[in-house]
Amino acid sequence: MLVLHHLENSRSQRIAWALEAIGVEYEVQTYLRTAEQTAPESLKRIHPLGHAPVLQDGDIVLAESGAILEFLADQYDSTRVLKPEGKQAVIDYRYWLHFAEGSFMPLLLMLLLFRKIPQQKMPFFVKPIARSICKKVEASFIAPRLNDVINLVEGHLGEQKWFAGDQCSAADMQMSFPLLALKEVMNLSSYPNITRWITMIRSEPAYQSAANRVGEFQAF
Ligand SMILES: N[C@@H](CCC(=O)N[C@@H](CS)C(=O)NCC(=O)O)C(=O)O
Repeated sequence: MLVLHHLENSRSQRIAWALEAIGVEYEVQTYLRTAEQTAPESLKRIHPLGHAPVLQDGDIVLAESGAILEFLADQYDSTRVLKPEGKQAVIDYRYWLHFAEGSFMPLLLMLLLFRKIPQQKMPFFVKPIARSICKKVEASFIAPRLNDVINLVEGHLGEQKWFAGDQCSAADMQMSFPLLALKEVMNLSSYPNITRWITMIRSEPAYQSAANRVGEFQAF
């Protein structure tokens, strides 16, 4: 049976959504985050990087959510709910599958880290300096790039209902994590297309089954 190694409140929620959508049986091994919000060492026994998600299929052990989604699409998706059909839809599917981790998540992680740094323990006289440097990095480097990313996504979802093709696909599953994480750190009321899409994915039956089984993303 397929085993999903799931770290609480993490990207592995995407994989649970995909597994529910294709309707295969799977087992969930849940790992709790440490006090520092990292994955526990025990996840390194499954994959050397110790990151989630990891999918185990017999002796195949696969990390990277995009690679796992493609594996499921190739090997288990007999009714083709993960990968759309049609030339443009497949181009979009690949693009957003890579975009989520390649262009979106690094900026979001940087934003979270640079907001966290000034909250760390440090001598009181260092704190204002740390705060000022972090604000400068956020304003000059992270925010303009993140705005470009958000505007690109908003524009795309203004032109089409789903990320790739005319129905929900693995591209939506992959994009769900950065967009749900973004919603936790930013007011999205001026992005009606992203807001509509978030409401739409939350009403997907497979999304809801996955949320019931492994939980939904919440801010740290
Ligand atoms: N690009 C990888 C990222 C994997 C990743 O960083 N996962 C996070 C959970 S969302 C993790 O395991 N973090 C724990 C840690 O860094 O200790 C993917 O898409 O699967």
